[in-house]
Amino acid sequence: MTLEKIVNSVLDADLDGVEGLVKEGLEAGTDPSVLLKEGLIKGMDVVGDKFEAGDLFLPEMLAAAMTMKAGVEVLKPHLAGEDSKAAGTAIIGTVQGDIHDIGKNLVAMMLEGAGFEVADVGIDVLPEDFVKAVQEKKPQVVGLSALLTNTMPAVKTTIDALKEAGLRDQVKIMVGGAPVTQEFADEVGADGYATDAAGAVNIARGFVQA
Ligand code: B12
Repeated sequence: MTLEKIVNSVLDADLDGVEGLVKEGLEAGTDPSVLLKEGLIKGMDVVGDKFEAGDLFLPEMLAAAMTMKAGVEVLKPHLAGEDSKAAGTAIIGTVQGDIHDIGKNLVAMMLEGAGFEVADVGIDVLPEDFVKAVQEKKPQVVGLSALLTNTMPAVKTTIDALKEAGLRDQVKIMVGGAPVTQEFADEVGADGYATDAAGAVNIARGFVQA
């Protein structure tokens, strides 16, 4: 079964094999979002669990991440929708201290696919750099990604910096990343939270329609 092979290719960091397997899945008519969720993302989840259990170490986690990225590249044209007229403008970045970018990149890609003009401000982004980006790009939507419990406070610091700069009312803020919850989103005063990239697109659409 291709899905299982994709999971294993991420686990084994089979950089050469993953592209062929994803292509195989597409050719067999498997939904690209299934290949993403039940193949690549599932593989990363297993990697995360093994890392937590001490069965796998940082270099392996990094190699698995590179493998996942290669797989996502193959899926990219198939995941992005055909909606081409600008739905709105969004900026997205991973907060200060955090370098995880796979999830953020997926959210950016899906937003683009849904017709948003997206400025990706990158990883380990200082609150003041989010402020600058909002001043320059004047987006309707700001997406903040945090993957570590100890970088979650930077989500709040970033929202506070936007408040201090007098920009908070001009943007809708959505937050996400594995440790982030709806409760946390409410606590820090975000306007929305989603568990995955498709959910992020739904929220962003809601923001610009409102
Ligand atoms: C790959 C990975 C890495 C790679 C990152 C490579 C890269 N370019 O991103 C590397 C090896 C560099 C890494 C480093 C570290 N990592 Co790491 N990593 C992971 C891992 C295995 C997968 C993350 C991932 O890409 N998932 C796949 C994507 C698709 O999912 P996602 O990121 O959750 O994104 C989805 C949603 O959350 C949501 N989303 C994401 N962002 C946003 C934003 C918005 C606005 C919205 C609406 C939605 C949204 O949509 C996305 C798409 O569906 C996770 C375990 C896991 N399963 O999460 C650990 C994990 C996050 N890492 C962990 C740790 C501890 C670290 C390190 C501290 C390890 C160390 N000792 O150095 C460092 C920290 C470095 C730093 N300062 O940031 C822990 C965090 C524990 C915690 N609770 O804080 C985890 C949970 C592993 C574990 N189980 O212990 N890591």
